[in-house]
Amino acid sequence: MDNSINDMKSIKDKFIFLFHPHPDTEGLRMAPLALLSIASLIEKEYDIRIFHSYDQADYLEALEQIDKAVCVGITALTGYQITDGLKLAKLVKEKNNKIPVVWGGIHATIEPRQTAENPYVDIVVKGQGEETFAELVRALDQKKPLNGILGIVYKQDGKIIENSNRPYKSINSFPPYPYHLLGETIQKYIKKNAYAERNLTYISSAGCPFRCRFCYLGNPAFSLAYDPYPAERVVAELKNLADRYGVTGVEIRDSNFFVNEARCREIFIGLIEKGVKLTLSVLSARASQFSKFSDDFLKLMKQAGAVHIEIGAESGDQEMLDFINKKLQTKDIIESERRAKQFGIKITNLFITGFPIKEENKSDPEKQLKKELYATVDLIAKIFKVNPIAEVLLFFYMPYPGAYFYEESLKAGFKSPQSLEGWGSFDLAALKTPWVSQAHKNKVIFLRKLFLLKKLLSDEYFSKKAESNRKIYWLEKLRAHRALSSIIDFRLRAKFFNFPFEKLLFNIVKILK
Ligand code: B12
Ligand code: SF4
Repeated sequence: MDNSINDMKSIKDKFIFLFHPHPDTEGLRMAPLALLSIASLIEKEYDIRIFHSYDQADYLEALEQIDKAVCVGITALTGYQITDGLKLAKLVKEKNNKIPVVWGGIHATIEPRQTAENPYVDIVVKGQGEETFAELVRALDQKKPLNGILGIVYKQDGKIIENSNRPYKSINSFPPYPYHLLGETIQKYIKKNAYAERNLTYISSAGCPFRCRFCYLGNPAFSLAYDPYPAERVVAELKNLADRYGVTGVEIRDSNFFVNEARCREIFIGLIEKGVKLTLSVLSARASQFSKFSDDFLKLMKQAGAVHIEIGAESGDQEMLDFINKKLQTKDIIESERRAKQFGIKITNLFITGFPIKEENKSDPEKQLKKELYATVDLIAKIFKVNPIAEVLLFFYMPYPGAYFYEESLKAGFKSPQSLEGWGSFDLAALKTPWVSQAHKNKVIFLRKLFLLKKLLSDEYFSKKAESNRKIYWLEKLRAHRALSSIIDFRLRAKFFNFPFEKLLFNIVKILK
């Protein structure tokens, strides 16, 4: 069924209303892969309508016909998406209290009962949604009982009933993401990024074989065995995106793209042989693996269109990397930067500070925080030596439910929300871990600015800007950027974070932006 969602008049007698809440700002609109996946097994049986929260006029119009809906399905990650999803659920219930609201996604999988307790949610889908949702929709449509459907939690006569989990089924047994269900709105999901004009999101695998303690995929209770699409399937699906939608880039958002090097090699060769011209970005890599890729492999990767990878570097402190079970050596992070630069591939290095305090440091948390942060600062300084325009991002650790460290964080005094609504209004970016001091937080906020400045003041970046900006032209002639850059080097070396020069430095950032 090739639906145009603007064509509401033609809504069938029965339809499925799927809703993708705001993850954040308009800039982060991404193809609603979870909703496309759960629609993939029933798209021939039902009229599927997928709405993004940004397209308010469209979903409000469909709400006028909500009486015809078999059910409403909502997806959400932990955080603001929940609040936005609940707003829609409330609107549905106000229009017609009998339309079942089905809630799924990672948060619902980790906290199924708490999610089902919400008054606007009728049924929660735990884990994979394809088969569960298909069975559920048919049962709701035919008014059949829900007790035999694996993988759901639902309300019945005021009680919450939890059915057994559905065993995992390989993603290879499901059809490709049915992007065509987005109709003309697919154009809104095709976005410009730094590498290509027309990018779409794609995922080529599920799960991750690693066991990092801060990631829910690292928890054996939730993690999946690594389950990739074979290379031929990936090549064929990417070719289809290029041919059918004129896409010129894909952001491949696998949890861990490079796990199987042979598969990646086949994907790259396949794209080259089939003449598929796409930039490949956001490829998630582990530095321990990336740093060891051969010249031949990196050349092939580049030739196939790979321009950008993301590395969870996490920390410059080897002890901390071991504590979080990252299975990574700090030297691999530097080596990855060097190799990527050599082959013209950009890396986004993601660091985290403020992990839970180790047992032996509990009496002096500041000691651990300082040690890990300063080691990270030293490592980042080395990354800048290798590549003056390197991209480094430093985040605070936030305990997400499902991860091993989440339980540790609760024991250490982290107060988690106790309801679905609470998780929605919980500010994930605000620092809520009680072991991180305000002084540490201030240092990190200042450091983020310094890292940005360091990149902007590099010869590479500054000279380019000077060509088109007269103010910068003169600063460049005076070599002012180098002087300022040395001040930052000094700060990073000496860990001197009292900042008399702060104002001047930040004003320069403004000029450069
Ligand atoms: C794309 C993505 C994003 C996108 C937005 C995604 C979105 N839904 O809007 C952006 C970049 C905005 C994003 C942001 C963040 N993300 Co993110 N993201 C992903 C990513 C890479 C892919 C998600 C995806 O589409 N998967 C593919 C689909 C098919 O799988 P799925 O979502 O699991 O869906 C299946 C089931 O869950 C179920 N299902 C899902 N929804 C529904 C709905 C219904 C009705 C039903 C029946 C079933 C169902 O069926 C689906 C098919 O089996 C994952 C990692 C990954 N590769 O999975 C991380 C991931 C989901 N993100 C994560 C995190 C931590 C974040 C951030 C908090 C990061 C940060 N510090 O800012 C923010 C949070 C933003 C927010 N809460 O609003 C974590 C988990 C978070 C959590 N507990 O929810 C993940 C798992 C990464 C990781 N390993 O840590 N993310
Ligand atoms: S952080 Fe990355 S490597 Fe570690 S378990 Fe999660 S997805 Fe896998």
